[in-house]
Amino acid sequence: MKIIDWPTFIGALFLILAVSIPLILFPEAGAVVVNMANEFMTETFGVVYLFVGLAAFVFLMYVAFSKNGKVKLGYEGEKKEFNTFSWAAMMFSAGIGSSILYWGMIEWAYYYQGPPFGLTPESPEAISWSTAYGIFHWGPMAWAIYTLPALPIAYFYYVRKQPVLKISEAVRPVLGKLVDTPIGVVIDVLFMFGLMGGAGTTLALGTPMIAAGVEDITGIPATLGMQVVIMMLCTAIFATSAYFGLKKGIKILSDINLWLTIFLLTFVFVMGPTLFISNTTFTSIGIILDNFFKMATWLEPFGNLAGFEKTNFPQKWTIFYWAWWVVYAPFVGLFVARISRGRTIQEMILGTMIYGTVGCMLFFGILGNFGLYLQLTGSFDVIGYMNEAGAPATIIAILHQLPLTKIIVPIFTVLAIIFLSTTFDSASFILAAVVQKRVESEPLRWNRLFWAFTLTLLPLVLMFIGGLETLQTASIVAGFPVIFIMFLLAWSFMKASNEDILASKDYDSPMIHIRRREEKILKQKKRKLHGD
Ligand code: NM2
Repeated sequence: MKIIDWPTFIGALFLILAVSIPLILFPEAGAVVVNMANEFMTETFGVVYLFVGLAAFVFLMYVAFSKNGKVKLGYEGEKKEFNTFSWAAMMFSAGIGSSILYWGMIEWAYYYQGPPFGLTPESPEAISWSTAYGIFHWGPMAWAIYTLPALPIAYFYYVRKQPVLKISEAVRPVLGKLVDTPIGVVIDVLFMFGLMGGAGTTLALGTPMIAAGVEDITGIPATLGMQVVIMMLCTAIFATSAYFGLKKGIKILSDINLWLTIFLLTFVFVMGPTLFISNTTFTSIGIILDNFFKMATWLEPFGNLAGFEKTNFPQKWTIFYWAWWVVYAPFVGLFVARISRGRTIQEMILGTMIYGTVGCMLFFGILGNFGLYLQLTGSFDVIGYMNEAGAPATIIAILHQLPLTKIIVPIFTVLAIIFLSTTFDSASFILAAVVQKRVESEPLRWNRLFWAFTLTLLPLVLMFIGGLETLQTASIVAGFPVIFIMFLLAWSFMKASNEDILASKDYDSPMIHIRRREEKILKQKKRKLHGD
């Protein structure tokens, strides 16, 4: 029990209970408050969220090509710990969960009906934007948000050789001794709250989709009760493996995941409209490149003022998305940093941004454009079905348009379950690690299980209240404080690496400089010891 960092543990638990319990007790009033919070945050601070996306992108591009980008994460001549394929696969599965199956399939349908820039719904322009926007929301800017926290963390791990498990430790170069005051605890608690909010959005979206798949396969209706059972089942799958310490279990799950994904995407690409998918995806790349900064900064400022009807597209989508990526970012940063030994900072930055974007583009291009094709050719009215039966059922109905449905629906459902379980696993691992003073090789078992079950609390409440905006609010509200942590993380990386680069001008690399400095300190200590 001594190993637990109680202030952080209790602080995070308190915060999540303080949000969940009133929502359980007063769901109707809760729904009103949640939607008000959503509106307030996105209207008032929308520009802040969009700024973070743009700033992260510009900052990482700068770092990648600056002298800081040349720093190697490890000793001179040290080999990369993982080859690039495994590295890319691992970082992708860490950062991406079941939501990509959900939004990859259906995001376009929302934009088709509610397009950006005041375009007419379902018009030809709306169609082009509807397939491009999803790729943008899962593109380089989003991945830049993910990579930012990895910079200081990886730098401390492999250059300064100070393993960082807490976000508060990663901002020590900026905050100094303040980290040892309650400010450090507040930073970790807010990071944990952010992650719980983000995971809440993920789990509350993923569970109804899995339930729709299970209904299709077994005929058991996807009621709310059924969804609760499914969420508990996903927790149980991973909890069992965590309990028995089956580290291999998760590794096997991730491998199965990779192969099932490759199978699913190839199947839809080949059996679906291959040419349409290729052409539309390629065209979308052009639309995004052409409008990258316009999309990144569009806030619909004139809206009602100029007598147009406000669409709230930026609030509903880009702002929500950046918030959602932000809440996951420190967590993904901890993971990406760990696997990047032997790479340069530049390789780490460009790798996440390029492979991450390409991976997401494959999901959106293939799954999304398959649905769009059905809609445009009139062979299946996706939009009509969605407005009647809701998005989760529509996702399964789209799969029914493929041959071999009896195989594809179960594969899709299993894939979603594994994606969801691995999100549970890694999120609870990190939550447990943050509330421990020391972590041997893994956080304590009970601690991990505790956070796994705590993680289900918020999504259960959100599902009960219902509505897409409610789910989005979890990430938007919880993400706001994390924005400031992101800023501190960027500053901290620049400060630490600039200091070392400056001090190492007599050496080949900051690494050597740091080693020499350590040797000097050690020698001084020894001398003192002898003197005493
Ligand atoms: N992001 C990538 O639910 C998930 O797939 C995890 C979602 C932030 C949009 C992350």
